[in-house]
Amino acid sequence: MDVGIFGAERAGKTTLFRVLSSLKPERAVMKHEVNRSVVEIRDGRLDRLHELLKTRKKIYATMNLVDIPGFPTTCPPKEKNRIMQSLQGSDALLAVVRAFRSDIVPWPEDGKNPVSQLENIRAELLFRDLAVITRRIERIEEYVGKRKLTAEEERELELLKRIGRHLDEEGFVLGLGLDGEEARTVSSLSLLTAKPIVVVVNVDEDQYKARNYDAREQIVQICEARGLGYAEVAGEFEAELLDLSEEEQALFMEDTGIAESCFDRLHATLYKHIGIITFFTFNDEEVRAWQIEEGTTAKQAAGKIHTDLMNHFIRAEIVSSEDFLECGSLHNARERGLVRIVGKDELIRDGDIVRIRANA
Ligand SMILES: Nc1nc2c(ncn2[C@@H]2O[C@H](COP(=O)(O)OP(=O)(O)O)[C@@H](O)[C@H]2O)c(=O)[nH]1
Ligand SMILES: [Mg+2]
Repeated sequence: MDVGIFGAERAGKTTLFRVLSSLKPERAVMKHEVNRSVVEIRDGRLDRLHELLKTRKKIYATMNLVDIPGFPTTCPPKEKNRIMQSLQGSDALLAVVRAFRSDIVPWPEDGKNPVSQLENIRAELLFRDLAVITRRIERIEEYVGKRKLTAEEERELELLKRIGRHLDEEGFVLGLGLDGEEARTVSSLSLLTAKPIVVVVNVDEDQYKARNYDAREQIVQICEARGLGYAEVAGEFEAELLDLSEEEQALFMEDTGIAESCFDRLHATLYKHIGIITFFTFNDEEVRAWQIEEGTTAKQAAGKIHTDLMNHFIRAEIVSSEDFLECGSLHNARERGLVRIVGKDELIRDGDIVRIRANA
């Protein structure tokens, strides 16, 4: 899963990147360039499975994080384009908004409060997608009058115009509910508003403890109305925790009332917002977590593991990790009738342990 972090300058994007990647302050990150890292998604269920099965390897699912620099309003369009391009491969975006107060860190020049920052972010995304759509429409329309458009081009043109009108009315492409074929037609354009977006409000320790900041209600409301995910993090505070031992971290977190680390909270929000669930596999060698979309069938899940398993799929054995952990072994789970033998169309549920039988 590829996740892009963006937002205004000094909103705390790189701080969040650091926290999510567990990078200690001494690890240099680039302030004005794109930062990338591969992050393991910790999962308590996988840990417990590993303790039980004692395989040599334990493989978490991963997230590829991209942190882009913010740009001032004076940023030349070409440079802005270059920076924004790093977001194109993302499956989802984290839009960072600053709420934390500080006498030292200047506010983003274009937004002194979270609401105006969020509005700027929205405008930025809409503007960029509209530019992409307009360019593509112009390219196709260049043919008009020179030759007859193919049926495919006609369809694409009509779709592009529909998307353009929607963006004009400040609608995100995600809200258009494009069908599979339409989505494929425009997938090469990598429209940013077609991606799931989670707004991450960066708060200070006091705001975190108070569970409040100026304009919180409004931000939550905007997110709900516009189909954006919502999360709060205490970026700087959690970045400082990285320097402490685990016991000290636990103490500090208890004091602030942060029950879960920023990472665990954000990844749960992200999964829920994008519609991603986890299934597990194991063999003698390893236990492993996999990310799939909700609504994935047993056969598609097999394809995630290996195309051969999908092509020669016979059936799957499924047991929930909860049942499995309680029974302590596959044998016991079978005895108690908790292992289901299913065909290719069975839907995988979050937390399922899946064993594929294929005609090798
Ligand atoms: N006081 C305070 N400072 C913060 C917080 N989060 C980030 N900062 C500081 O704000 C500055 C900008 O943060 P950075 O993550 O580089 O922002 P970016 O430009 O969005 O990547 C840095 O000096 C951070 O240490 C916070 O929650 N509280
Ligand atoms: Mg930065």
